[in-house]
Amino acid sequence: MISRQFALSAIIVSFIIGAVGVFLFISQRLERCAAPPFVDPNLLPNARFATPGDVAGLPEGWGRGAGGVEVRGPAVDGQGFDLDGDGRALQLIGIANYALTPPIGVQPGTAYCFTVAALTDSLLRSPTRARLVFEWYDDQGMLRERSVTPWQPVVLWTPERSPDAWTTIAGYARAPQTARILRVRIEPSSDDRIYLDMPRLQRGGHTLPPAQNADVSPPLTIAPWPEGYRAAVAFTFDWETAMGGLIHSRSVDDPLADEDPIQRGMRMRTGVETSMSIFARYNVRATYFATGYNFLMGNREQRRFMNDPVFTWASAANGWRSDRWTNRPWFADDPYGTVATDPAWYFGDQIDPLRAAGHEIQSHTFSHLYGGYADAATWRADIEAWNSVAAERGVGIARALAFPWSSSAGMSDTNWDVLEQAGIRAVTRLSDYGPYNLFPLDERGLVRDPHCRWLPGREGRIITCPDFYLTPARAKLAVAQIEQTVAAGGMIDIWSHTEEVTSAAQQAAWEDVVSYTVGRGDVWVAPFSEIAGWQIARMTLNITTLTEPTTSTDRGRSTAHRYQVQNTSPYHLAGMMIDLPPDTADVAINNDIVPREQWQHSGWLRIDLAAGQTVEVTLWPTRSSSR
Ligand SMILES: [Ca+2]
Ligand SMILES: [Zn+2]
Repeated sequence: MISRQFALSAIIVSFIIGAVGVFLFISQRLERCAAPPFVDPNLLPNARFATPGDVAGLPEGWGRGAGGVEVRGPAVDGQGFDLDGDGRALQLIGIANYALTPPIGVQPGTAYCFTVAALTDSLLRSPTRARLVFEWYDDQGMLRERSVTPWQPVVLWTPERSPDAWTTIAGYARAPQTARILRVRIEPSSDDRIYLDMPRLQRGGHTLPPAQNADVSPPLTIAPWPEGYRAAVAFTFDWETAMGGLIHSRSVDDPLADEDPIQRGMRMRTGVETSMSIFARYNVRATYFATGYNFLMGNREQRRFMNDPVFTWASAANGWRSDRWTNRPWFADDPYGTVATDPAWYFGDQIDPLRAAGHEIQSHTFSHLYGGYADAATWRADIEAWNSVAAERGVGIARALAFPWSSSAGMSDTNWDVLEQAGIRAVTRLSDYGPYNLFPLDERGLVRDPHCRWLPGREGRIITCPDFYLTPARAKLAVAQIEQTVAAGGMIDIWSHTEEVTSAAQQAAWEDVVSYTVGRGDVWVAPFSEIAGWQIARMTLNITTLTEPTTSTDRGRSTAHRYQVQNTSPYHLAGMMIDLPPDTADVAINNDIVPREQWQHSGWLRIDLAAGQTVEVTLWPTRSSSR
């Protein structure tokens, strides 16, 4: 017989075990940012996108960077995807775009987590990635801090293969002391279309990827440009033979589409001579973005390139002048001549003079393809073909690329992988269309924020730089753009096609802008990839504060501040300038005292930091009261 007391204890113990089990179950759910049974701690308003907002397609309270963020699904327009059975999900398109949650009230010091299910039905059949940015606002509605998660994979759906599950994009962060309101941004790493469903925001979530503060400034301030320059300008050209956008002309994005491609090819050739003579007068080195046929001395042997492709996407429906190229090999019009017989088709004879004058040659793609329509295999073949014909003329592999027709819109994450793997480190001529436009314009038509910036999803690996299209009618505006770039301490790529430096008016416009820029004296004018490389090196500098005592040269003064500055990039940082605090009394580099006259007047310490090099910088502040 079991005693009553024992039975009671057993009940209590099993109750406790049960309670602990329920507690553990609930806390594990909360740590994973999932809802425990019976209660829903989701703090997000309109989390099912059920209430429409004022902007068509956008749910109430939600925000976006540009068009392309809208509710889709079986219950909305009969298209798209849905995960939880309510017939709705939020579509997100565009590498410059984002979806933004409604504002949520938060308590400082409390940890919050966000999860959202994601899937892509990428037209180019590429999986993609997304990340979360926790935006913390104070009680005045000012953005005070941003916490950013790592990039996370978004699973691919295709008509042939539906994935087992959507992927979850997740993260957690602790609310800073100033935070009263939180909004979470969901950002894509490509133009592959993403569907988002079942977003939730709640307390806890410690097992999720942590979001890190994105706005931490380094312990030393490095000037944005070398040698005290206030801004950087690259003069660049899209330079293509008749093969490029001339034979393959689009009716959109090309004001000269109806002109004879051979005449245009001849102007492209002439523009090299005319632009070079302008640059020679101002001692300027420029960048010429070339297509593959630019490197050929001819093609009598009838070489086939890139496996002689047909680009079915080059259709009238996609903006070409006809459907001619949808069934005709892309290089079919090659006259199989030489520089002498068909000078509009082959520019191989212009390569050596350009390089001898100090200019650089980078990629405008081999085939003048449309970046957002070409698939990864085509991109790979294109870059390999460009590098191989460039090598025949002694030109190194492409490090920078100008998109033909500014055709970055539609680039898949896999396309970008191919560019990165091929060694492309900087890109320009990016799409200027809303969801894809990384460099929006102001009301005057100037790039509002003229700074190079990382390609989203490739931070530290590929840099994107803003450009300004120079025509005679825009010459004054170009000067305004350069003024604004100097004011912002930024960079701008001033460009046209070489065919647009042939008329007297065009040459005068270029000469005016070059002369103005060089005449200022405070602008670093250099080839595009040099400026991009300098930026990459500066933006990936590893600066750490050293705490151990110095081994030598204590100078008998107050305690020194010691820093390690490491150039982690493959680029030389010649003329790097470190801002010195006003109370600096002495400076040492690798324990060698730097003569005061080298830094005292300007307040800047100049260092040449080679690729991969590390230096130790020691700063002694002025001795205050104590000995
Ligand atoms: Ca849904
Ligand atoms: Zn072009």
